[in-house]
Amino acid sequence: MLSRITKLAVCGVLVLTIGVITAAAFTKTVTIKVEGMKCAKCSSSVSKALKATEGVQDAQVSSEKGEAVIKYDDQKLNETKLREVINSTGFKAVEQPGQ
Ligand SMILES: [Cu+2]
Repeated sequence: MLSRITKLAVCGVLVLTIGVITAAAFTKTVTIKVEGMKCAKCSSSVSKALKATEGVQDAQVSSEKGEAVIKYDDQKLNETKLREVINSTGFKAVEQPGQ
């Protein structure tokens, strides 16, 4: 009885570990400078547009810092597409050379 529970626990941990590793392998975080955001309304509209994009897992947009920190699925999206989404909201994603 006890050994069955132990086996189940080991299995559970294993599945969880593999799940986390797989998710982490495809999850990328990128910081994109955004020009033109003046207040919380601006940042929230950028954030909404990003979060509505398939493959975006999280988007923290700050009008004060003028940047968006985006967590996304590398298999579904890329940085160019994210910049397009930001530009489509009327703000400007700034190209950062050397990144
Ligand atoms: Cu605003």
